[in-house]
Amino acid sequence: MLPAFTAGKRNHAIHTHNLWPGKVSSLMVSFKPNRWRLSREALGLGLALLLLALLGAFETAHAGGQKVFSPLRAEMIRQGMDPKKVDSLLGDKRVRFESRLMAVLLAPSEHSLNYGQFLGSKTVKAGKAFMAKHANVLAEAQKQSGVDPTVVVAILSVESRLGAYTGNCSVFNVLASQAVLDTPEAQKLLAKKWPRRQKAELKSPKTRARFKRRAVWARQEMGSLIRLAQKEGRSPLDYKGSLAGALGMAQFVPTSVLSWGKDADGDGKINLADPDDAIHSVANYLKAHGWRPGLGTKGKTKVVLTYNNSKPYAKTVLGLSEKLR
Ligand SMILES: [Ca+2]
Repeated sequence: MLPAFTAGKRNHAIHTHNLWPGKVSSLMVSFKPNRWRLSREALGLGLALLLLALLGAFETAHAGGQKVFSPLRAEMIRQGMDPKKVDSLLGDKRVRFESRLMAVLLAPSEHSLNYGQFLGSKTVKAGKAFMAKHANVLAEAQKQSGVDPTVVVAILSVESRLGAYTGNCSVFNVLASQAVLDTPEAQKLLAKKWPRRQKAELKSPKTRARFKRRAVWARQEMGSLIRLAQKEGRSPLDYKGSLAGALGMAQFVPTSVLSWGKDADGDGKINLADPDDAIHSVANYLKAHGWRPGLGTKGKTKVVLTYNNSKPYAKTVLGLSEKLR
């Protein structure tokens, strides 16, 4: 549903400290030979060793991850993860607080999503072509779940334009960033990228309460992401998805993948970038949330709202499904 955002310019502390050893050695060679040379070199060497020791201390501090993530570190250990594993994940140089992406995700936007675009002839045509191409899988999913294929395809269209926009964010980073939103450290970083005209909004009790809810949610999703990666034999740092941390054509968050995802093509993995797995997973989700053949509009709306709690969203999905008949 959200457009794919590419990661911004890296802003990692490690780049700054890489400069230091170079500076130390240029200091050491710039001394002209004189009678003080030996002692100066000794002083230079001592300084270099001191700096190296300090850098060593910095590396150790960094191994456990940046300060902003320390509440998350504690929570992951509380959830039963091995502290060594947590430190190696949070200390990975790819891991960072995504200030810019969080501002895009959370700052009030003047542009609301234009749902009308999903009811145009282009979307309907693409949906019908997809239905024809995947007719067998859709029929099998309907047999197992009782969910109308047009609704499954409508959801995949609105969520990701049938897989064209699945997101290019590090799911680990965007979930980790959301997981600490209720801390002053994260809010300070976020303030740097927050739209200037809405600075007051950032400090309002309503926003703070929203951040708190999101942080609680994201800490649970972090646990699910790590379990999912373990199950699939992948690194949790490898997953790409939306700004909010949703994956694949179906835009499932990790907990939904674990709970309702289906490996339909039998390759041992729930891959929501794969149409077979995505179709069966969406149908399975809708069935588990109350979809039954012959439901009226009110009943269908109620089920679709569990997928995305927005009335214009539900209306668009059901409207598109009618047009796909
Ligand atoms: Ca699969």
